Amino acid sequence: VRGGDAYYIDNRTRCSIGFSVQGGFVTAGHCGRVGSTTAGYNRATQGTFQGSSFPGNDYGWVRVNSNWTPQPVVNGYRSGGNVQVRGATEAPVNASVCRSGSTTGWHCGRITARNATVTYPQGRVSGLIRTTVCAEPGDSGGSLVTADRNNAHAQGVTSGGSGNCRSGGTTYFQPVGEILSRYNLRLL
Ligand code: TYR
Repeated sequence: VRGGDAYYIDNRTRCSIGFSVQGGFVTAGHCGRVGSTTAGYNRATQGTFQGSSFPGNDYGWVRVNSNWTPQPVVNGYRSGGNVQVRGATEAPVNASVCRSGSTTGWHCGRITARNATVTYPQGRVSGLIRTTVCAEPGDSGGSLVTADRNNAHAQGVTSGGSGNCRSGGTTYFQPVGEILSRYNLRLL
C-alpha cells in the first residue's frame, strides 16, 4: 500500500490511495461508502471502507487484508522513486506542494488557501486546502505532500476541482489531520 497508487472500488471505479495508516489507508470519502470493497492496482482483493464522510467532508479509510502492507511512502511516478512521508506538519498558504495520483502521476504547485468551501453536485464540502496543482478523474483520494522530496509531510487527500493537467487547474484537498483524528488512525 503506497500513496498515489490506484485502487478500485466495487470492481468498477478507480481512485488513488492517500496515505498508509496502521491497518490500511486514508483516501477521499466520495470514492466509497462504508462497506464498499476495494481491489488493488493489480485488481487483487484488498480491503473494505471502514469509514466515509461525503459531502460535508471528503474523507474515508480502508482496512486492508493481510496480503497488503501499508508503507510510509508515496509513489513519485516520473519524478523518481518512492517519496518517504516524514510526518504531517501542516504547511502554510504559499507553500510548494506536490500531488501523487493514479491518472496523472506527480504534479506540483502551491497552496492558495485553507478552509476553502467547494460545491459539488452532491453538496458542499468545507475546510479544504485550495491549490494550483492539477488533477483529473481517478487522481481522487491521492496524496498531497510538501514539495521537498527529502522531507515530505502529508497534507491532504485529493477531493476535486477544475481544469486538467494539460492546461492546469485548481484542486482542493481534504486535510489529512482531520481524517486521522476522526477515525483515531496513525500515519505510518
Ligand atoms: N474528483 C475527481 C475524482 O473523483 C478528481 C478530480 C480532481 C477531477 C480535480 C477533476 C479535477 O479538476 O477522481
